Amino acid sequence: MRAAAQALSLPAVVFLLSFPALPATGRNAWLEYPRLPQAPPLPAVVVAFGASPLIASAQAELIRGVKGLTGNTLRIESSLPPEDAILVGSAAALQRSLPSAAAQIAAPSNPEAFRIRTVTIGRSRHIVIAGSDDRGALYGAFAFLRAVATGAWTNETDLTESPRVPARWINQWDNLNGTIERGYGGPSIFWENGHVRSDLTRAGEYARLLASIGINACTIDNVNADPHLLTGAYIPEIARIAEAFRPWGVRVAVSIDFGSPQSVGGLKTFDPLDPAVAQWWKSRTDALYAAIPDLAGFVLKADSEGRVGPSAYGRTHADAANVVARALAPHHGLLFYRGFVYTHHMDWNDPKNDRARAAYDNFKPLDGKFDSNVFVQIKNGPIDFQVREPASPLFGALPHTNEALELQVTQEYMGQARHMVFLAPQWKQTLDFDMHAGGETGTPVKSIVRAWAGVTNVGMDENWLGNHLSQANLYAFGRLAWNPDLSPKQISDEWTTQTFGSNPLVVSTVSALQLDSWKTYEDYTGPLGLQTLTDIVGNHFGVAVEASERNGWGQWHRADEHGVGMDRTVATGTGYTGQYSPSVARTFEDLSTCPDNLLLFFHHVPYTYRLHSGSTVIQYLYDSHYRGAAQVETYVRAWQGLKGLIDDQRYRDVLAQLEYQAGQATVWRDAVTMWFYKESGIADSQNRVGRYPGRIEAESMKL
Ligand code: GCW
Repeated sequence: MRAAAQALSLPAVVFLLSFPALPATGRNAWLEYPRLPQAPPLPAVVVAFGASPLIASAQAELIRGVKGLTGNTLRIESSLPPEDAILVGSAAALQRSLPSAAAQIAAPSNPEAFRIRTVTIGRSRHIVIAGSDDRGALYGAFAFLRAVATGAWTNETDLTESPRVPARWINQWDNLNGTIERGYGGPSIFWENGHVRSDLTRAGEYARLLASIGINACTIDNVNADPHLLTGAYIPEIARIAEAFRPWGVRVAVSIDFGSPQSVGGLKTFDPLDPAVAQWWKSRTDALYAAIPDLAGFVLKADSEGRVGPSAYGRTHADAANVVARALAPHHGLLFYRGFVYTHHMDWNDPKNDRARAAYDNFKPLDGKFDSNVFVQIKNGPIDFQVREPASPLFGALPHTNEALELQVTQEYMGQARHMVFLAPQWKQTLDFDMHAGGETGTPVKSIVRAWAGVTNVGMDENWLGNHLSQANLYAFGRLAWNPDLSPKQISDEWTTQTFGSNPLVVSTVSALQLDSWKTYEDYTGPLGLQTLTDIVGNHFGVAVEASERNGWGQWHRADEHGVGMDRTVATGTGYTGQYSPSVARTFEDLSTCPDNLLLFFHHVPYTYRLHSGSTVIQYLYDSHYRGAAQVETYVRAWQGLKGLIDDQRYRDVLAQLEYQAGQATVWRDAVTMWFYKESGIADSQNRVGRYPGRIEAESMKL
């Protein structure tokens, strides 16, 4: 034994110590707190100032985090001890208890903000985590632990942060029967058999994860909403979820159905201008607030994909939004009204039809007509969470309306739980895109939106989202909603270190894979702005080039034997480019300035058209699919290089996922390239398409 111990070199010992104590299942996600090989010196005591559940959570989290990261258990004291301590509370509570140090304790004045730094009081040096309020103190506790975990904490650190926007929401698409629309991580953590689960442990754990990234509200039911939710019977059940969330500062929000006054309210109508309807919304909302005084508000999907809406009575979306918003207003509740409105019965034969136009066409005329507690919730792109879309023109078109940005964390069109696709780089494209709103430069989407909503759809699976690496997307959503200036690399480095530990090879490898993954997925699914080329009329997984064509859903690419792409120009196409401000419109309208990666989103061109890169469109399609599929194989090998550096369970889970992805990428490659080869009749210059020496096709086999 002794000989074996002596034989271990120092780095090996340090390395072994850096392993998490228990096998990780993914349930703690980025709050795993793996032991640091070299922890910074930290006090042995924690003191919480303030009596709220939020402050209790902050203190408990500090104890848990410091224990994991350093092995030491913080001792709780109820007042300032004669030794160094970590002090956490609102700035006001800290100042009240420590009047002599009041001048050194400060936090920014806006809600949910914090300042963390080391303050000398008497002979002791205390780490003071001061929130502008209790929620800010909780966020500060998580930020402190993040700084320690990522090696960023020193005694000189002075960290002041406040969230960019006040409303940072998650949308869950959970059905009351426990299934989840577009959820890939198992059944609902909230619902089972038509009722709220009796055991809400996972809901509480979820709220903790959300709080750690600054999320402050979460809808608990599908936007394709069940009207029964607003009946009295459910209110005590929803209140139980609110209770599970509350210690973490996450407020419940509810998706509602616009037909409810009629379908469950017994009225003859749901006309938003009917006073009885307004009264119904008011009384249901009052009843909810009586049980859940901190309810965040509602999300409403109306006149979209079969949901009823104001069009039934010839009313506008503003009429619909305002009748609900006025019921929420006395309670300071918000209404997120979805801008995802389009017809899914569009005539494919009409070349002027274009689903991408729909959100702008529906909402632009209503700018300025929405009440002040309404946010129009706009998906990042004009279609539907495809692998690449331009920023929605609606962001630049509503100067007198509150806008919320909707991003999709659950990887519906993005490989579901089976493909690694880290979405922060994609989201940054939207966030940083300058809309030239009002003709001004310097109006990127991130500066226009006043709220964020992330469709997440976690489930009961141990790792929440169906695989470990997808957790990085939820982490990135929260971090960007808090601070949209963070870089994808910073986010992915942080996430990896907190999730898998600080071994430099692990961090650099995982981060590099994640940062590469979206581009690769685009390469083997739908490059050049073609969108995802998946089975859009079914489960949105797997390759199906033709599925988007010849139906009413409008996710068309119009590939035929001559060429490919949707002509969305003003000159000859659907006129969609005209929805952008003039300088942006010009860039997309003109073939010479339209970026290659969106070419086929905006233009219909012959297969022989030459890209700015010099390649023809058809050759690029071939090349990108071969490149993408080959790239995924390198992911498998890179991951194998981490064997022994990551706990076995998660190592094996991710390896299996990447191996599957590599196989799937080949299937995508062959199906898409073959389809375009047959359609265009133009051969691959490298002669790869359709030639697979050594491969035995199932069709040619005999049983
Ligand atoms: O992309 C589509 C999804 C639907 C979803 C809809 C929406 C909840 O396929 O499942 O419905 O978007 O965002 O409302």
